[in-house]
Amino acid sequence: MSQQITVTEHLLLHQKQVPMATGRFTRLFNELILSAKLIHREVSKAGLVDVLGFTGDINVQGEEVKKLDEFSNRVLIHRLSRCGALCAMASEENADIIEIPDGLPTGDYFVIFDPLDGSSNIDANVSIGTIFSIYRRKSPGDSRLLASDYLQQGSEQVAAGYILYGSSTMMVFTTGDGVNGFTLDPSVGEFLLSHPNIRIPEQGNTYSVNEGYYHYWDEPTLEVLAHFKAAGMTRKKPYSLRYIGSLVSDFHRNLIYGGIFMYPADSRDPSKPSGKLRLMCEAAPMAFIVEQAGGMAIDGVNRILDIVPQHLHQRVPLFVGSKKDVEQVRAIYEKARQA
Ligand code: AHM
Ligand code: MG
Repeated sequence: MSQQITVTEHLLLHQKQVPMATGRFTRLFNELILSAKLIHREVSKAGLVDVLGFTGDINVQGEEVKKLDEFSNRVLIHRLSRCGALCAMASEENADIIEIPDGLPTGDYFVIFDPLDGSSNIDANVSIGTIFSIYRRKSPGDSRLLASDYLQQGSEQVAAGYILYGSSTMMVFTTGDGVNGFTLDPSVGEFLLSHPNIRIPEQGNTYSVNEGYYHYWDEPTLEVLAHFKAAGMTRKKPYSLRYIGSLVSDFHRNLIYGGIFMYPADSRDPSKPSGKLRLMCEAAPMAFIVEQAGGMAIDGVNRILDIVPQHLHQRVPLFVGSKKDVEQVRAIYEKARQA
């Protein structure tokens, strides 16, 4: 009967086990849930109304902003500002910290999100997602917010998750005691527990990487790729290559079926020597989820959750997925480092 449990009920049950809980975390989460429903509504009618296409603006990452990105960003900022649980927030689309407007109640949590990840896929009706990551500030709530309050290593996350707008809309998250997945039932407008206690297979049959960047990779990265091509042959079961180009979708498929997602560093753009993905709003939340599901996430050699960010929009190479597959990658980079 797990389908009968709503995400809110699940949170309330969980909260009872946390004596310190004040209900603020639940309020924060409820605003995330409402935002997810609002974004789902717009995404699902995107082909019908004039929300597709570019706004013409360039975001802080130097990329063109899609209208749905902008809508999602506005919804999240508006809703989360009002939850009374946040000291501040940050978005992939905003250069700086987003402060809570004067007059609204505040709290100790800090949330960073990617409002609509994989947005280059929107016009083709390919699945996209929202990613979020929640921390608790370190300094006292009545003092000025410090950089160290939000530039925390991923292992300090209180919760992390994503919403996948796919053939159905799903919310998958962890609060540090396993990973649960909830599917939106549009007929009742509730996220219902559909994937309790998700565990990623120890080894997968899939690798996901943009192989088009092959010529921009260093030797160890080429060796990693060769490993997944050859390993399939030695175990007489080839790996499949699956790359949607939408992190939430690629990650979610590998979480369910097993496999590894890779976005290595490359030499395409000297201003982005660490690859494309952002540590705080993409890599760290996925790393928290995958570890809670029994998998691993590294930047090649280091655990993603141990990296202390130097700034909000720091980029990092990412190898995330089934434990044995990620361990193979680490062994190759370690060997190259020691050579
Ligand atoms: P975005 O945050 O601008 O949407 O970029 C992140 C996305 C990820 O979803 C995906 O894994 C990656 O970019 C794909 O990049 P590429 O097209 O270089 O393979
Ligand atoms: Mg993104």
